[in-house]
Amino acid sequence: MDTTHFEEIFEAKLARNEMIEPKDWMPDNYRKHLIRQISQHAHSEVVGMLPEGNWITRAPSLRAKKILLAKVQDEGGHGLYLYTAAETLGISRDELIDQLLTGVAKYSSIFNYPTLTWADIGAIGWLVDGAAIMNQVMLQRTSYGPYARAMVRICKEESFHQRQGYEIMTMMARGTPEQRAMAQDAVNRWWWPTLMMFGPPDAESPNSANAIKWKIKRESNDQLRQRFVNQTLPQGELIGLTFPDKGLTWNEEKQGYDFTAPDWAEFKNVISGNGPCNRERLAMRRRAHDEGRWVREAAQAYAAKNKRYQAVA
Ligand code: BYC
Repeated sequence: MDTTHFEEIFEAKLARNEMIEPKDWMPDNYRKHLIRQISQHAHSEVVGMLPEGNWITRAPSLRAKKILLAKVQDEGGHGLYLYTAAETLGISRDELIDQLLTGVAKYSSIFNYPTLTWADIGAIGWLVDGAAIMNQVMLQRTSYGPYARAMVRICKEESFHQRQGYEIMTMMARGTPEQRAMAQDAVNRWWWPTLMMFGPPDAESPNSANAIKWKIKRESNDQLRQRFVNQTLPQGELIGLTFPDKGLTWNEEKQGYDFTAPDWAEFKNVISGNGPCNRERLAMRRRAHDEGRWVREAAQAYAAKNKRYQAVA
């Protein structure tokens, strides 16, 4: 079939910054690109619940426990909005989950690192959620309507998460020498993996050209990484925590900090399934999926029964 006419309409919509909606015609590669990115994002949310969920029972106060519980629940909700957005592209939830559980689909590299102390919960909120927001603010203007709308709500919730983490780090940095050392150790361990979250350098990012052309990504991996460093350094200074990079210096000309690149060999290793916790995370997700089977079946049976009643009434 000659699709030239449809392609012109699609390109014209992008040029006018109008959203592409599920029933609109779209190139196959645009659809595939979105399914890959949105599902990777959804998987990251649900796998991201694991390292933090690990600390719910050990939170140091009832207040901290309630906040962490709410945060982890939010992340489950983010996964739900994102899986639903991906489904509008014509792929089923079962297929998406299957891709995660069989190791075919990626999820964010960051969740393959362990959470060793309570300060790690602070570092995740401050640095990891901080990096996530930096990336996700631009996604509120991504070209695919359901993804953009999901991101609006996600960003609102993520900003609470970032503040929750910064509050923990502030309290620990102002606490006893042991608490302060714990906070500093967490920053030292999370700094480099956080920089990797933005993806490989632009010159080595195979998906970026199409993502920018189709307005899926509005800014590049390197631009966002730079903005994150610029924003985070003063926040660390304010609470007296330092970053494990001797190359961090203010560059007057670019009005930003110079910084050392993370270890990209480590990044490749982690996204190939060989990070410190990859196997543990996937095993946990598979177990949760199996143990939740009866809940899914009960919910489906309940929905089917309700439908029958509605049909009779
Ligand atoms: N981890 O061409 P590139 C969160 C893969 S936050 C794993 O630059 P793209 C949360 C990439 O998939 C995290 N894989 O790709 C926070 C590609 O492989 P494939 C989730 C990565 O898509 C707190 C290859 O490397 N956020 O959820 O243009 C608590 C080449 O990369 C990573 C999102 O997913 C990585 N860090 O750019 C709870 C945001 N980086 O697929 C939860 C949406 C790259 O070709 N996603 N890869 O086999 C994006 O903005 C983009 O997909 C990325 C990568 C910036 C991540």
